[in-house]
Amino acid sequence: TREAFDEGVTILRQYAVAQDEVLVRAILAVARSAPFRHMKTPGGHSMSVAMACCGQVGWVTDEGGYRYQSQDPETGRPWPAMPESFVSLARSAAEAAGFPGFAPDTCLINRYQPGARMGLHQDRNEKTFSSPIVSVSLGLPIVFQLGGLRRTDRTERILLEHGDVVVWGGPARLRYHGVLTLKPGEHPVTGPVRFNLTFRRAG
Ligand code: MD3
Ligand code: FE
Repeated sequence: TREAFDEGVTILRQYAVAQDEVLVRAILAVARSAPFRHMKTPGGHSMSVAMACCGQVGWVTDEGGYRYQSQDPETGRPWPAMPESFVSLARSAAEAAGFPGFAPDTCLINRYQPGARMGLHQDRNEKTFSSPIVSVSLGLPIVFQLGGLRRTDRTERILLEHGDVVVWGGPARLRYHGVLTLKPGEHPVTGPVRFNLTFRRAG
C-alpha cells in the first residue's frame, strides 16, 4: 500500500519484501569486497552505524570531512558495482513515487546493531538535490525521525519496518532526519541487525 504523508515524501510499505532474501544476499556479497566499517566523523567520533558502499562512488567520512569518492579508503580499490537487484528496486520505487528515470550512482549500506543510532542531519554532500533519495529498510524495525528544513523544527516519528521503501524528493530532499537507537531483536531474514540501503545520485 502507498501513502503520501508529506509533500515529497512517499512511503511504500513492504515494497521490498518480495525480494528480501535476494537483497540481503547482495548486501553480504558487497560487504565481502567492501567490508562494513565504523567510520570516523570529522569531529573524531566513531559512528555507531557500520557502513559499506557500492556504485561508482561511495560516501565516506574521516578527519578530512564528509565526501563521495570513487575508491574505498579501506582497500584502495573501486567500490563494488551496484547489484542489479538494487538498481531495479531503486528505479521502480522512484518511478512509483513520481520520479521516473532515477539512475543512482551510489548506494550506502548502513548496518545497525543494537545500540546504534543516527543523529539528526541533512544529506547535502551530493552535487545537486534535484534527484530523489530512495531508502530501503530491512530487518529489525527502527523509529525514524523526520524534521523540517531547520535543525530546530519539530520532528515526527515514523516506524520503519522490514521491506519499507521511502522516496524523498523535491521539497523533502533537504529535511533533517535521523533514527533512534536500535533495540535488540532477532529478524528471520537479517538476524540481529537492521540494514538500510540509501540510493542517491551524488553527481
Ligand atoms: C529524509 N540513513 O544514510 S534512511 C543516511 O535509516 C540516513 O539508515 C537513515 O539518513 C537510515 O543518510 C535514514 C531515510 C532517509 C534518507 C535520506 C533522506 C531519509 C531522508 C534525505 C532527506 C530526507
Ligand atoms: Fe541521511
